[in-house]
Amino acid sequence: MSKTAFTPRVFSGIQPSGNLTLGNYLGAVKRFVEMQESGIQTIYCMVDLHAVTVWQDPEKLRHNTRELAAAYIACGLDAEKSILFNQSQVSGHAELGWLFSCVARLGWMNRMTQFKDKAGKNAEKMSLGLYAYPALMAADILLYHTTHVPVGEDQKQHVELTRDIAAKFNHDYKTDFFPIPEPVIDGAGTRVMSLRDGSKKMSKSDPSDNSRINMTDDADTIAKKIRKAKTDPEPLPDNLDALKDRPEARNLINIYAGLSDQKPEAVIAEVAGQQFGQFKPLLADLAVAKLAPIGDEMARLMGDVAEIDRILGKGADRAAEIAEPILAKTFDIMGMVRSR
Ligand code: AQP
Repeated sequence: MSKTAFTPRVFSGIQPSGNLTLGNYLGAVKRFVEMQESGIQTIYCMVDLHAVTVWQDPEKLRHNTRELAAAYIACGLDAEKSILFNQSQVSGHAELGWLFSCVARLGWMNRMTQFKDKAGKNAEKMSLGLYAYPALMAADILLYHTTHVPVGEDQKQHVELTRDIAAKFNHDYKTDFFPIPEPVIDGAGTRVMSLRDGSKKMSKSDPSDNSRINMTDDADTIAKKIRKAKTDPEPLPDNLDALKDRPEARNLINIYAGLSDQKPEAVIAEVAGQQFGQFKPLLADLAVAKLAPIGDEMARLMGDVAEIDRILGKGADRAAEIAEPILAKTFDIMGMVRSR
């Protein structure tokens, strides 16, 4: 453990890889907004350098980066209260990412389940960047001396690797320079599952559009996707334990809980005994009420791309101001000569 007391600071990011989902909203953005209001400094990034670890069409990447910024703002992030920017505008991410790829061990990287999930049987054909992704993510976090990282359950292993990298750097260079950041994973929406398969997480890149709710879906599409969501013929029970082997049903309860800011226990008590024919319309109404206004606001914000770019530029300047001295000190600690 680092002995230095670090000022609490929050950092997190999302890839602008299109189709921002309900999973990204409940697992990440909604919680980014809650932390923004907690009084701690909050820094939120569109991690475009991560997105290009798999092929991105340049025009679409530009569009998706701006659309993700619009989503952040439409969900309640405020560019005055939080620092909002896209990663590639602050070069320190790439620089510290390289340094950390020299700290991380191959054995650690080989244990990363996200690479295995994403690469599948095609690992040989994947980019080196996809494999090295967790070292860059560690840099994203530690470049700001971040202490708290709100993420969904799927990113827990990467935050743990970040902790290992910080600890190894501190140990090897006999310093306390980097904090050991904490993952913040709480609430009902930290692992939203696919609407078509309760054993798979909801994901932007799932080939089936019906597997997810996109933040840009209109009210009819949201309601239709919930109506078609995979379920089972049993009515809803009165306790969560009884949903142990019913992952699709459990997922819909969790989504309801996340959207209504309740605990899943409270939701199940409320809907016990209902058939899905009753419960799904309730969930659809709730989802439309919460998500459709966000989609509308995103569309409005996308009408003024120059304003979004201005916000990202200003955010990048503020982020660089924090990052630059931390990166410079890292170079010093490692013995790099800096003579200009
Ligand atoms: N299904 C999910 N439930 C809860 N949280 C989720 N997150 C992602 N999916 C879920 C959280 O969203 C944040 C941003 O994720 P990301 O874009 O960096 O990458 P990812 O985790 O790989 O998300 P996707 O949607 O699956 O994207 P693609 O398909 O592009 O890889 C993270 O905090 C993540 O935990």
